Amino acid sequence: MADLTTIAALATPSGSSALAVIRVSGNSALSIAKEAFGKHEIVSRKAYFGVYKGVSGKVLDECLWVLFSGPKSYTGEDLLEISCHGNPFIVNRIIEDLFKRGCRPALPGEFTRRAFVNGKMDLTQAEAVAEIISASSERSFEAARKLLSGELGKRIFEWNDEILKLIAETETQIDFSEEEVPEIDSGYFKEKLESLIFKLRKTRETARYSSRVYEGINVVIFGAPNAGKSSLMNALVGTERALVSDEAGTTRDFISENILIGDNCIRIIDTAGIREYTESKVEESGILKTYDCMKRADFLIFVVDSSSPTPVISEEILENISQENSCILFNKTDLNPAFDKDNFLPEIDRLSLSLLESQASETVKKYLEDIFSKKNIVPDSEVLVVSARHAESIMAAEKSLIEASNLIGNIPIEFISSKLRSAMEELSEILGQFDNEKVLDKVFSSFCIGK
Ligand SMILES: Nc1nc2c(ncn2[C@@H]2O[C@H](COP(=O)(O)OP(=O)(O)OP(=O)(O)O)[C@@H](O)[C@H]2O)c(=O)[nH]1
Ligand SMILES: [Mg+2]
Repeated sequence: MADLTTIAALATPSGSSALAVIRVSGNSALSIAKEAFGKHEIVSRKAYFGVYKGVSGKVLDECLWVLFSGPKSYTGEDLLEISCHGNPFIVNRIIEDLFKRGCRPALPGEFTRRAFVNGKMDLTQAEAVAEIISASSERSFEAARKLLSGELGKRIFEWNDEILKLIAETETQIDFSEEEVPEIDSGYFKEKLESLIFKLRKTRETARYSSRVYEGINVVIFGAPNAGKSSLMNALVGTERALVSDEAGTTRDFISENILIGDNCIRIIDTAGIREYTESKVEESGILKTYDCMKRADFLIFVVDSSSPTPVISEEILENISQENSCILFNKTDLNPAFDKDNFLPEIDRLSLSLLESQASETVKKYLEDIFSKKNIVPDSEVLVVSARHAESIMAAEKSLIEASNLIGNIPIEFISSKLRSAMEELSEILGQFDNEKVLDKVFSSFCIGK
């Protein structure tokens, strides 16, 4: 059952700031606005300036406030937004006063959850609100904006519409006798299903980009000791983040830092240098960690000292690098070359430079920006990227459609409509068109309070 209690929370970060916004949503929002601001004729969506008086009659602050009457509000309920001075002491006094007036503290994401429950947005759009708030790059913001605009919802409605048409065709076979309705052409039916399955799969597969878009691309720097890995990390980050020295084996544990390259957030990881034999147990476990990082990388940069003898390429390196996910950075071109670069892993993309040059970091950033789009590490910004939750439901729908397709020719076509119905239900789950509190709790628990 819907919770009708009026909720209140600070919508802006806690701590001192010029202004803070407190939100109040629910049936009592209007009466609270009237009583606290002493205003009896309130026009919806109009900004008012006034003093907030507590239940005791004491002035708590001078505020700017707006009442959005439901259903034309973010939550679909009466929603009061109070902008007060951003002093935590003032904010707490107002919030305490709102509790005295019958409000309760809002749970994380509860304003958006109410918006969803009141039909203001589908579940994919509600999820996008959380992504918009946490977006750390142009790319993640764009992806979240696409979801917020309801693009996935639109796609699901179109798919369900196509499935519904197929169901209608199969059911005419049930409702009418053989003489009245011509038999469905099973070849045509199968073709329709295959094209639908293809569309679902194309959308579902974008989930593999989800963490790269929203959390950042994992770029792992690896190579032999002393090759210049930490020098590269520092150049990209723009500070002396990692210790650099001419002593081989300086970096013992991996270090990570987030940076922006073009529109993307990158999690750059510097690792312990790989060598075949070491006496040191600490260095050995550092190398094992390097291999572990390499396995989880979205992209690998193999730093090679071009002035030293050809580095050893271990089996683990060969297992992890590929044309699609790696590049070689031949470093120390200011020194004499010690081997023929052309014969060193010729199939892997490469660039040569000296990390001592002042332009080095810009050159590497530009190179990575180009190579990420060339190698599809992140998709084009036009592509709608779905989450793991969406992908799971799309996959279940695909499975039902494949089962339906496999049944064609084996049983009368009218018997496959239950599979088609399952596919529709699975797709509808993505939009939250079902009553499953557990899924909703999971989705909204990742929100901040006040949203
Ligand atoms: N001449 C020259 N020296 C460089 C260049 N890049 C890095 N170095 C030097 O190479 C040495 C090793 O650099 P690091 O960045 O610490 O190398 P690393 O790969 O992190 O080494 P480990 O952490 O020990 O595995 C340092 O003395 C750097 O100053 C370069 O382009 N040219
Ligand atoms: Mg290092």
